[in-house]
Amino acid sequence: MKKALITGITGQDGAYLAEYLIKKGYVVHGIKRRASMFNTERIDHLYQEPFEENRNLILHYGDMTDSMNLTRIIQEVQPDEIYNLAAMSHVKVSFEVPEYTGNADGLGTLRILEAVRLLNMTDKTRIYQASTSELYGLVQQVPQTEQTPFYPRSPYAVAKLYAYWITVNYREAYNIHASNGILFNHESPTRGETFVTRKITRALSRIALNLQQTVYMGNLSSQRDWGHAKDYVKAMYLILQQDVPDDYVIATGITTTIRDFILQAAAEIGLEISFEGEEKNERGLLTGINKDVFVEKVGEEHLESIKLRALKNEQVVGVEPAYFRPTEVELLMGDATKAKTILGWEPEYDLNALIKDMMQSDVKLMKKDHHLKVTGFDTLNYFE
Ligand code: NAP
Ligand code: F7E
Repeated sequence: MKKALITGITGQDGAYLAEYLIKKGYVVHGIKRRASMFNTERIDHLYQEPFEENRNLILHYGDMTDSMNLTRIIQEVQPDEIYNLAAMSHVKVSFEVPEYTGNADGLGTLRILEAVRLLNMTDKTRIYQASTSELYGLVQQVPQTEQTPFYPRSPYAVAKLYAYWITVNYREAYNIHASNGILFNHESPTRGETFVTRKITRALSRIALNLQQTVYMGNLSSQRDWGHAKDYVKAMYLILQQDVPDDYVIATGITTTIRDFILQAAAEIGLEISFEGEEKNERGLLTGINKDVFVEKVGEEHLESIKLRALKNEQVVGVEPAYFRPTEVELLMGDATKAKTILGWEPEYDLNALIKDMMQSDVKLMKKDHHLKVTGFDTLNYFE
């Protein structure tokens, strides 16, 4: 049985990848951080009793800033493949914690590579590095390919630039099978709640259920190439199955503004929104309801209240400058021709299917909040 070690297993991608590899017959080891509250919600469904023999998911406490810990885990596990997904991954937050971001995201990658080298595991262990479209930042070319020059625009992206190049350098210097996946934005129902897509799908669901009046956003005009995390973890696996290590762009090739994502996500549950005003004064008003869609996707019992709000053209989207970034990445659009040709990678989800998946999941989740508000009972599994 092959053994994989996933750093960042408790994150969005780590959880999807763990599930994918377990289904392929791997024994998956994961590194999780000690936290004061449970932080394994995304992988709990994969976890068996801790003392059960032949279990296929094993967790280790660790941190990307702790070399000794990482080296010990790699020595104990002897993984065939390491997927280095752990990172302080929020671009806006990285402006507030730049040194920590550099340490965890940049030097953390060096610690993994150096551990494999020092433990003489370079012939045994393959390494996947979670690189990012944020490397292109102030884009020099549209669409972006593996040849497009980088121009990072945040402490996060600069840390990831170091991680990208140290991965290439260890490949060339020590013949390690180490590869970069340059992944464009990918989302899912388990995307962190403060990334823009999930913030929108959660807020629209709450607005539909009359749990929230307005959602405040940052730059509505930036454009992103969004795919589904389920498709993107398959690319990670494929990259490590190649005889020759290399770097690949993973993207859909389609780019959409934040504003259009809001409109499409709203339409998915029958809400019609119109934008007016500009920049800081831009507002999204609820101007209509598609009754049939709303009843099907949200429920008849919520129709009257939302109709009233639409009649009044209530404001549901506002702009809050606190969410703007000191330097913004305005436009990302990837060209994944190399991955499609060499890896045979093809995404199954387009943006519409991604939005459907996220909206359906968040409406269901927020109905639990609505039920709690109305009844006072925390019947968590009521809507399962
Ligand atoms: P995520 O949901 O934010 O997950 C990040 C993971 O890293 C979590 O498990 C987190 O643990 C862990 N982590 C953070 N700091 C750590 C540290 N110091 N030591 C150990 N673990 C640490 O991110 P994601 O969306 O799954 O992304 C996975 C990777 O791909 C990240 O490296 C990200 O930068 C990169 N990436 C993401 C995208 C995207 O669109 N999603 C695109 C390109 C690249 P906790 O659960 O304890 O916080
Ligand atoms: O922002 C704009 C924001 O935080 C997308 C990470 O996974 O993907 C992610 O980084 C865009 C930006 O993702 C809000 O200004 C507007 O232009 O969802 P995001 P990101 O910064 O693209 C890359 C590939 C990674 O590697 C990262 O790890 O949306 N935006 N209003 C907003 N963004 C947020 N978060 N919140 C807002 O209210």
